[in-house]
Amino acid sequence: MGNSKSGAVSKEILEDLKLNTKFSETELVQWYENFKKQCPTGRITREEFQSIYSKFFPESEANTYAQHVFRSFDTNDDGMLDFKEYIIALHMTSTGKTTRKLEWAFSLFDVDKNGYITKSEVKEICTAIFKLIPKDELAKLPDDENTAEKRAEKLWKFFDKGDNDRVAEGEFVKGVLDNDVALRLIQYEPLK
Ligand SMILES: [Ca+2]
Ligand SMILES: [Ca+2]
Repeated sequence: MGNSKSGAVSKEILEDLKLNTKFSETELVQWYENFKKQCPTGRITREEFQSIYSKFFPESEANTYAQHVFRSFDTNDDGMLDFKEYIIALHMTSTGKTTRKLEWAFSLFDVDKNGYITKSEVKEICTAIFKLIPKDELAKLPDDENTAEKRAEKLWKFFDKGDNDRVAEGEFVKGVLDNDVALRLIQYEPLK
């Protein structure tokens, strides 16, 4: 441990994260040390996040999707990810609990953060997802989901809504949970 006070994670944040995530205090302290090493300022900017994210998708255009992911993680809207947002993000996206993951997916699709998803927001995210998919994989997609529009149409049908309706978080989670096709359509998981 260093002797500088600013180097340690604050007790308040630690308590909060212990309550709200599955991580233990030891894990959190360790995460924090890694975070500070990678990110000495204690903040990740949108640009830094995009460049980290793009490394995972060397064969496709990940910037648009990365921007949406960043927006969903940046809960206080200040254009930066701090340690707390980073840990909550890690928790939501890595946890085995599907409901938690779907709550995060909802915030990803809720582009204007108004608490509802519209069909045009679904299209917007599907378009971003499509840019993640490498060309050779695109060619193998089924006929009814081989464009962003078709994918959005197919996904929207699962919510049983009209074109101008909107989907609340509970409806989104319910529509996707226990539905393998919908679950697959809301995300892109690289093959391998
Ligand atoms: Ca923030
Ligand atoms: Ca919305």
